[in-house]
Amino acid sequence: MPITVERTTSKYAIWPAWMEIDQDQQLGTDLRCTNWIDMQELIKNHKDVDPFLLQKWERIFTLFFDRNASHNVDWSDFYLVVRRVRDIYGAESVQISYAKKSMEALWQGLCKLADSDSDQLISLDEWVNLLKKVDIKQRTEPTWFNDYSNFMFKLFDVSADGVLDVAEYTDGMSAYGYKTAECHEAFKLFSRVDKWTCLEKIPLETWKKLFFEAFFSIDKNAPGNHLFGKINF
Ligand SMILES: [Ca+2]
Ligand SMILES: [Ca+2]
Repeated sequence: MPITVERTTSKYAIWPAWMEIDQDQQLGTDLRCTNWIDMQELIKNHKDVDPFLLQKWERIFTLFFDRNASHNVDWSDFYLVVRRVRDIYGAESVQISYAKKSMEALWQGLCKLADSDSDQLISLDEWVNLLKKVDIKQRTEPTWFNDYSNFMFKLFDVSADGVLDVAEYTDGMSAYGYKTAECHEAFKLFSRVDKWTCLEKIPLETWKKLFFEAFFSIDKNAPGNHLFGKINF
């Protein structure tokens, strides 16, 4: 049965039009609705990867990392996040000095791992090739993932109490262009412990587990699938 991929249209379909007015336009998020990836083709080219993982990896690449919608991840994508961090938390904030300090190292680290043709751009194929090398059972993910996960947690944890609440998550994700309602919905999904209970605050250990799930869980019910916004596939 062919796999139908609902592209990023979901984020535009759920919210009423009045909620759409923000700086995302300026970041080119509107371009993200274009169907530039043929998911069938990607699946065909990477038969050794679970199609659900491929869909998640493509989605994280396109929505989360490729901030300027250039179809590659490059330094300006990282720089745009730094700029948004400044807009959200202020030019004098602890957050901006932390983001400035960390982002360049994270970018260089990603290049070292993934940029196999050394053009300072990470293409979707390079991204998939990096991720598919990971032995999920043996947990052989590169340190880079844990560094990025820790970076996000520390950036988001403004009150520095070692847990993230929905307001902190929402502010943090807005540095990546995500909308408030979208963040609230995602938080509800990934903070779920069982049918009746959600965590109000996410400790670092839980965050790390969710981050790993977001990238590598093949379980469609894993809460971490929604860490970078609700997925619909
Ligand atoms: Ca880009
Ligand atoms: Ca490259």
